Amino acid sequence: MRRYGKHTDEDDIRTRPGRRNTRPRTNIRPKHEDAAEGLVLTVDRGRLTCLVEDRVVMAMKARELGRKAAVVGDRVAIVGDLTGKKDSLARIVRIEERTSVLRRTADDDDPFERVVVANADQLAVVTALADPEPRPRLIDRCLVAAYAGGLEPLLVLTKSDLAPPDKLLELYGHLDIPYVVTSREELQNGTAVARVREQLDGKITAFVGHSGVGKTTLVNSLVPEEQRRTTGHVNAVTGRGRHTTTSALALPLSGSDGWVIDTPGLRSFGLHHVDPSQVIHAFPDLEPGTEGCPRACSHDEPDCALDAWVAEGHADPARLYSLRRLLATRERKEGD
Ligand SMILES: Nc1nc2c(ncn2[C@@H]2O[C@H](COP(=O)(O)OP(=O)(O)OP(=O)(O)O)[C@@H](O)[C@H]2O)c(=O)[nH]1
Ligand SMILES: [Mg+2]
Ligand SMILES: [Zn+2]
Repeated sequence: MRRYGKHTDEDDIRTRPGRRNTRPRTNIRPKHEDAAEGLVLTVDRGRLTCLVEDRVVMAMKARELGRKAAVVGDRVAIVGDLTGKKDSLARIVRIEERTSVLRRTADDDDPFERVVVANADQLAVVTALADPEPRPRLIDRCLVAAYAGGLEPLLVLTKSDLAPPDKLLELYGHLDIPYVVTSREELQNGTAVARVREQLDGKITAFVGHSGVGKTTLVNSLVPEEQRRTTGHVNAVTGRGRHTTTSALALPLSGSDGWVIDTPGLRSFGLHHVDPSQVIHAFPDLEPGTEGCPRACSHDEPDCALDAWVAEGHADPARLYSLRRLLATRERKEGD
């Protein structure tokens, strides 16, 4: 599995320079030196499904973790019954350092941060071209969270059988962000699957977006049935008989060391945790225009150079409008 073995005992026993090996090794090694490495696949009411070597192991967190919570994508140190047999329960004793963290808050004024996934390389922002109507606001917010959390963005525009992608591509197509367009037919005949796979191989990709945009449909066509069986997909049937995903789930991509992570639909994507000065990074088409800005410009003030720059035709005014709206809601601390 990728990236395993990165946090070896060597990392943990490093002491002050020049003092190495001056103390008996056993005193400075972590308590659970025999712990196995696990990958959190899904979390359900305190029960964590982890992959340990090639076994699916149920675990709960050990008391010593305190308030730290492991999330999908976390690499963990795990001890106890690792057989993966029915009713066995192992313990997670350590959460390894994360390489990326996708965070969100319920609203911009909600200080309570939720970690959606850990260690993902890529954030696939899934938007339906119709049913539900695309909402660029959520795309922009997801892009902000991706840059803030250390994930590369990917745009996935679904349901092109229902509406053309032209309008969205006008806004996002020329950015330096890869995108793929999919339709029901292309998912069924495999052409869309191949196109999406090109963007996923070798990476850990988290799929996010509004409820009903087709995240699970896409993930299911990427991951064949027998791979999915092991973890048991957590879907709830809603009032209207629709299946909606209720918890995040990591699935391996066959023939690649990549993973896909399906997540529950988002209603909003609060950015309380993101410093407003970072928001501009999610607008790479506008960023060059900030060169003429006063120092520490908020890009939402009268002296901001972006107005003149956009008026000169360097970027789409709709994008500047989006940036300003996002900055304004961050300031007024409104939800989306
Ligand atoms: N027409 C059309 N419908 C699609 C397409 N992809 C998915 N759907 C339908 O859209 C509905 C919602 O799909 P899901 O995959 O459950 O959506 P989701 O994003 O996982 O939704 P949540 O789990 O609630 O977040 C289902 O009825 C799918 O059959 C597509 O390309 N075209
Ligand atoms: Mg779903
Ligand atoms: Zn500015």
